[in-house]
Amino acid sequence: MIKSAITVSLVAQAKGGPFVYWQGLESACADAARLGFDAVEIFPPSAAAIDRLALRALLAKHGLAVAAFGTGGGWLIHRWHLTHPDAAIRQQAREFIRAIIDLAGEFKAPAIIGSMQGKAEGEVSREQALVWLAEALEDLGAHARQYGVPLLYEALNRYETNLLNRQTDAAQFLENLHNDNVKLLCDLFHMNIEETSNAETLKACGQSVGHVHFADSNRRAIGFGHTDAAAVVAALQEIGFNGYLSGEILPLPDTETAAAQTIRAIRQLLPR
Ligand code: LER
Ligand code: MN
Repeated sequence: MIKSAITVSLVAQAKGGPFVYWQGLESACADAARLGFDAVEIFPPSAAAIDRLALRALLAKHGLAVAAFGTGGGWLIHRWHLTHPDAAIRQQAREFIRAIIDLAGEFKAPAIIGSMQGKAEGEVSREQALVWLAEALEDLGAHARQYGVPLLYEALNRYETNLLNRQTDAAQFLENLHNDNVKLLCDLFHMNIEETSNAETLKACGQSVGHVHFADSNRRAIGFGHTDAAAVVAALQEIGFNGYLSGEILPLPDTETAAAQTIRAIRQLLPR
């Protein structure tokens, strides 16, 4: 079954970014549960910043799961990433992510590598960056396996990285890893910029698709832009996707409206 999730950012430095809830986990979980979401996707400043017992209690109280944990706080707060020219910083990036994989594992959730992949620039060639990215994904994907969850790799649009922008290129890259525990996070906002057809691309990626950022063409809630969401959902059903549609979107016109529109769209597209 395809499940629903909505994002909450706990990172002040992410202000202006595509997250719906910003006022902490308590109010986000209460509101997400009231609207009928299955899960929250959490963007934490670090693994250590999460009070695991408190989060466990909060999830139980509201009957929610964690869909995924983001790792981009390592980039936004520390400017660390996996393809940085400085080996010590690449290592810090890897350990920052590893700690979030351990946190996420406790909640049977995957961690996401999005902005922590970095980009090729200055003295670092794209070829070199892709070698470092592959090494990190193999290591961290193997680390995630002990928790029975995949690691999610997110191809970003050309304005955010020059490593892998298209989903089928990313799927091919993951296929060449010595590790089959890394899955694609397909963000429809990035896909709207890079792909010829969202639906055909998802079908081509098939079993590689592990998670979806459910955003319209303008990064607002599905239904507030011009993406053909029905075709996307039909493609996901055709490939047997049973992960999350997660609203990683701008809180526009406000948090409440963005969250309510996301669940309304999911209910319309996937009647129960
Ligand atoms: C993260 O999920 C993402 O989509 C990126 O655009 C954030 O920089
Ligand atoms: Mn995304």
